[in-house]
Amino acid sequence: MLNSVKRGFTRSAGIAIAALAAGFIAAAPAQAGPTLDKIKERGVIKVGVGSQAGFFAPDANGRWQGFFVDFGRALAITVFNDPDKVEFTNSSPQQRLPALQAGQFDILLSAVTQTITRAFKLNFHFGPVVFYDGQGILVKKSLGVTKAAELDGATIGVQSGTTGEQNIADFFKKTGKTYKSVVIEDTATFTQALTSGRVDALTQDGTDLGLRRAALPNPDEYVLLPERLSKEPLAPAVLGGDDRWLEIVNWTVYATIQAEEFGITSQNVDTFLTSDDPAIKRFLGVDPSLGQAIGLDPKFAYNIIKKVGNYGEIFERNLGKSTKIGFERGLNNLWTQGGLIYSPPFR
Ligand SMILES: N[C@@H](CCC(=O)N[C@@H](CS)C(=O)NCC(=O)O)C(=O)O
Repeated sequence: MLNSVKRGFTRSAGIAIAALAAGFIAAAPAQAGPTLDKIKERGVIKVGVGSQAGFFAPDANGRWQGFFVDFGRALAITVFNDPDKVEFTNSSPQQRLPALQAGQFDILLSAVTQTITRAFKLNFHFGPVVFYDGQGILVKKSLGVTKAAELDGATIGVQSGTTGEQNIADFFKKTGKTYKSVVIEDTATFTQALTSGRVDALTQDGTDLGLRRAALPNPDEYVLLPERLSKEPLAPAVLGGDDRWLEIVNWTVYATIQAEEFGITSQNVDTFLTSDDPAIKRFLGVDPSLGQAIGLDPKFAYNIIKKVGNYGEIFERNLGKSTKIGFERGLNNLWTQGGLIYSPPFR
């Protein structure tokens, strides 16, 4: 009798301890990690950005808008369920990498190219590529050049601290032609160098040049040459050593992509709440088991989609055909549509 009572007690205590432990393991990760702790204490995520309208720029009311900005807002939703608990600070390409290293930012959402040197030498970890870009060259139409290979002896403006600085050197080594580089740090003077005639051409990420061209009063007088000199996979960058923070970044971006794969938008997300599809139930938190298991708000993906939208909406709103920027999706289309945008499973 005593024995069976004792056994019973031991078993239920064992179950309770196991349940507690499981609960602890499930709940702990969202709190763990120095970056997230710091962010929660501060009450805001610090994000380093550039200043190109379409990617990142304050609007007339001083509120930051843009493709990369929207991923910052999505991140603030994952962490705080509030798209405004995020502080965007413009930092030049030259300064933003050391600033991330020094802990002045929690993340760069500033069109940073993922490279092996930045991973190993700077100790950066990269989230999912949010934009597949390539380096371009912008010239004045009056120069009469129609392809990059025709440039010989040209003076070319490069933005300091960028991958473009190195790529252009590689390009001219390959073509065997000569060029003179003018290294410019300040973003505003970068465009002016071309419009004032100080340089014959500018080289930078193709989209950056496209955005600069679109912002000029006379865009038709400038040509973005057709070649792309490099691969520029643009990804969120965080400092290495905090896996938990990196995973929060990863799955925040993936949530926007997975929503597009499911056909879930900010407009129709509520109609999916009654879906019988178990994957959609898990994704939107109708079935809270996934969120509980990973220690995030089970509705984090729902909240992101409702307030910011899916990847395609973010792209279209800021850069797409309905904007004056008018970018094609191209490589930035879903993998099911011939692009490279792909989410791992939410399970
Ligand atoms: N992807 C390149 C270039 C990044 C870059 O310079 N991006 C542009 C924006 S698209 C920029 O930050 N320009 C300066 C600014 O916007 O303040 C790199 O990682 O080195």
